[in-house]
Amino acid sequence: MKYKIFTIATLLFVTTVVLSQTKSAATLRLEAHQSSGNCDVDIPTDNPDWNLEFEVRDLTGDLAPNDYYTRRDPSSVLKVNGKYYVWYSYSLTNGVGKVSAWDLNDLYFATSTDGYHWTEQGVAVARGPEGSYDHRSAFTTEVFYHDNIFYLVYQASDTEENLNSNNTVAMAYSSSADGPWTKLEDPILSPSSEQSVAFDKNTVHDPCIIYFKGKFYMYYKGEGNESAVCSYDTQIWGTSNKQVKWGVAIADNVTGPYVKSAYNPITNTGHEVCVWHSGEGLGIMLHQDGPEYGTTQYSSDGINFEIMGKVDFPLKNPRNSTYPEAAGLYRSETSNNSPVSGVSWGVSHVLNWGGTYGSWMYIRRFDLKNPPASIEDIKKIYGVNIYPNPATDTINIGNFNGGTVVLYSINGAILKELDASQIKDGIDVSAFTSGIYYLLFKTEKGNYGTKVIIKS
Ligand code: AAL
Repeated sequence: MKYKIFTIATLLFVTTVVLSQTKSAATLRLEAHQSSGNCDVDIPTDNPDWNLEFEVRDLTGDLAPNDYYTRRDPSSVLKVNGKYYVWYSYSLTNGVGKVSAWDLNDLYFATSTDGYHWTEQGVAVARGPEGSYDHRSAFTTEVFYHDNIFYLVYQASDTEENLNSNNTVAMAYSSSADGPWTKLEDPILSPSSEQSVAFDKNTVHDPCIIYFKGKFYMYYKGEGNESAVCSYDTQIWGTSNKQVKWGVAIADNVTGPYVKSAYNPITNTGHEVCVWHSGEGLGIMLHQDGPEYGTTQYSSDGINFEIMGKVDFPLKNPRNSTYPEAAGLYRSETSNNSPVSGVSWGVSHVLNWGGTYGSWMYIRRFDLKNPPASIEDIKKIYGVNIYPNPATDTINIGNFNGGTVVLYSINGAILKELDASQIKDGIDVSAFTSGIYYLLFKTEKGNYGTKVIIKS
């Protein structure tokens, strides 16, 4: 009997501890803002790798800007048999009966051999027949490749009323990136509409599946009825108080069932979901809607994310900025060489509210300005040889034929900027003190860079 009481007491204690711990690190930070009324966000200054700056450029071919078409919310980019693939929401900008840019959408896809010039291949997943969960619109998709199968997860809306709220997340799969795609019978995620205060009570958006620690983590954005705390819009625009957060739902099998984490929400900010593998954990980048806008974050458990750095973009006018909005990351096999090499490049969308045919959006490319790579990868991927490392008097650069090389201090100061013809005899570094420096290669086709060591 004594033993039983002890067991029950222990159980109660453990349950209480577990229950009281079901708040993510991001929720605890939000509560601190709430109770102090202070919206300042603490961004560490000692993780230079996590401070990101992007360059953006328009694509050519079928994905060149054209206001007749609306292409938005692109998936990640995959390289399959030497070709790049991307999937996205597609509609005619002035499509008959459309009530918003993501209404009456289908999922289209395009391919490219160089990542700049794209050919649209047509529909991948079309919205379904009357009565189906995606009858009104199929939009905002993400691709996931696992065990030789491709999966497209996307937002689904059955009716016009459920276009902005009550979206569900659906999934289609194929053994080929070119399709054909088979839809699962039912959506794999729905809003927590039965709960009065859930962060995702009204809708679930922007699904993204990541294989992590032997399970399938589906990150998504939720919207509820909570009033916003330190909202981005209020601080930056002085207007609405929209605040959205991300959740995660975890499954043992890729097709589900996906169980929402008890720690949700796992961010307190972030419009479109953007997650990448970073070392043993995961990196994320948060756009607007919440106090931690413009931050990069890291988590070792996929649940508790800590602020690591910031994305450099003009916060006052982010809609015209180089921030990759609705980023679709290039998922390469070598994308885990540095904490942020998962965001080296990809595609994002540009919003144009209003135009000849109405509001329209197009997809463009973004590149990390100073993408970190290892010296070995630069040789493997670009053929450029950097030696010796550490260097004492000279850094030699072999096989770099066109573009500019910039040598930075670790704090970002430009120390030298030389074109290909000026580095024939190497870069003279004899005047620099011992330490870590950064070499950036700027070429017509994008930038890449690496850390180098100078030993005086
Ligand atoms: C986007 C995404 C989702 C929303 C709408 C289309 O920014 O968050 O996809 O439903 O806007």
